Amino acid sequence: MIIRHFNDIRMTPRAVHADTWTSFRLLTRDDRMGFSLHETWIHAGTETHIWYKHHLEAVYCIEGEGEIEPVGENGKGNGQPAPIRPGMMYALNNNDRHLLRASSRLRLICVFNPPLRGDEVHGPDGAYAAPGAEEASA
Ligand code: 9YT
Repeated sequence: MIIRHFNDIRMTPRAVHADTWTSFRLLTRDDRMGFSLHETWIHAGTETHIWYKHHLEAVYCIEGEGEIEPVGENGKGNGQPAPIRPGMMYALNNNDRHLLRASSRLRLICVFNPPLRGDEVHGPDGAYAAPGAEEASA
């Protein structure tokens, strides 16, 4: 059994910082659960373009307000944002490209399949590298 508390990881390399978010990676690939589990903080007043081409992600909001807007093939938002508030869940079951906006700090519980290695940040296209890509190029 694996038991961890947020306070055990918040000051360790499991806390990964990007411009618009910080992700606390409670479970990662090496924990061998078949998924990774994160608490992600999206900073207030930010917009993030995300496109997980190689991963499926489910997101459950436990704090804050924001919105998610799908992005079309032309790279632009489709103008139909869905509000994010505590209790709201979204699942990117089609590797959906999107814009994530936070009007106040969002606290999100995120699950990734396949699991993240643990140190990933978004590339310029909004994606994380394909699983095994780093090992293949080493
Ligand atoms: C909601 C979302 O995808 N935010 C970006 C960070 C990601 N959740 C992560 O790596 O924890």
